[in-house]
Amino acid sequence: MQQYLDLVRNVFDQGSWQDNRTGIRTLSIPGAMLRFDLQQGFPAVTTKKLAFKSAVGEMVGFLRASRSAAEFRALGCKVWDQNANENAQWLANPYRLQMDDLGPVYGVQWRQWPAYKLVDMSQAQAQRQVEDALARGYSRIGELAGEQGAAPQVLLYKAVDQLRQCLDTIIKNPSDRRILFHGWNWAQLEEMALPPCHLLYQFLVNASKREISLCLYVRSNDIGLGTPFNLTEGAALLHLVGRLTGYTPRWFTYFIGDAHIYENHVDMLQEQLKRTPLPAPQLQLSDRIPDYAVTGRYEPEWLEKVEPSDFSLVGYEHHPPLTAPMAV
Ligand code: UFP
Repeated sequence: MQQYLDLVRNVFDQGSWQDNRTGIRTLSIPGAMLRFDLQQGFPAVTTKKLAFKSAVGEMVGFLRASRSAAEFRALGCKVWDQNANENAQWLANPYRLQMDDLGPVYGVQWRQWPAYKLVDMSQAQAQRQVEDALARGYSRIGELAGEQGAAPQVLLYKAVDQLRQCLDTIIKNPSDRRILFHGWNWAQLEEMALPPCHLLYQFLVNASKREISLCLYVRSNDIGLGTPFNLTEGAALLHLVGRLTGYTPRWFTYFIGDAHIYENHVDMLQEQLKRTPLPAPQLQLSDRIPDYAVTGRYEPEWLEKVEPSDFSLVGYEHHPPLTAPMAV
C-alpha cells in the first residue's frame, strides 16, 4: 500500500485548502489514480487497522440493494448511521421515508435502476417500440392522453439490474467494452441521503489470460477514511465477480476526482506517513461461493446470497489502529 501513502504525501505537498458543505476544510487535489495487481495481494491499508468487516458488510448491503442504515448495521457496517439519522438536511428531505432510511443509494441503482420510456403513439414506429420494450422486460404502467384527440403517449417502466447484466455479459460476450454499471442517476439524486461517491464501475476481461480487471471512478474521496474502505470494497467485488464468472481478478485501477484530506484527519495521516507499510494480505473467498471455472454452472444469484463472513483476509499484518471523525 505504498501507493496509498504516496497519494497522502502528494495531497499534503500539492493540495490546496478548500471549503465544502461539511464545514470542515479539506486539502484537495483535482484528480488521482491508484493501480493494484490483485495477484500481488489485496489492497488493504497496513499503516493502521482496516475496518475490513465493516467494508465488506457495506458491499454486501449494496449487492442486496439496501437503503436502510439498519440493514447495513445488521451486516456489521455502522458508517451509514450518521448520514441516515443526524444530517439535518436529510432529516428534512421529503423523500426520507422513516428512521434509518437512506433513499435509493448505491445498491438500489446497481440492482434496480428505474428506467422509463414514453412512447408517442402518433408516430409510425410506435407499436414496434412498445413491443420491443415489452420484450425487454418493460411493463406498461400508464397512458398520457393526447391533447385534443391526438394519440396518447404510453408509459413503460422496468427496474434495471445493472450488475446482473454486467455478469451476464462477462459470461456471454467477454470482449464487450461496455460492461459497466453506474450510480449517478440524475432523476433520483435529490432522493438520496448522499449522492454516490464511487459511481462508475467498468469490468474488463482478458479472455485468453482468463483474467478480469476493474476500473472504478470515485468522484469525491475522503482519503483518511473513505479511500481504504472503498479500495477494499472495489477489490472484494472484483474477486467475487471473478469467482462467479470464472476469471482470475487482476488489475484494479482506482480513479479519484476530488481527492481530499479533512483538516481533522491531518494528524492521523501524518502518523501513518511515519509508519512503514507491511506486506499485502490475501483475500480469501469462502468455498461455498461456487467457482464458475470449476463448476461450469453460472449462478449469479450468489450476488444476493453472499454474506460478509464469506470474505476474509489472510496474513493481514497492520500497525496499531488510528481513528478520526467522519465528516457528514
Ligand atoms: N465518501 C467517500 N467514500 C464513500 C462515501 C463518501 O470518500 O464511499 F460514501 C466521502 C467523500 C466526501 C464525502 O468527503 O464523503 C461526500 O461528500 P460530498 O458529497 O460533498 O462529496
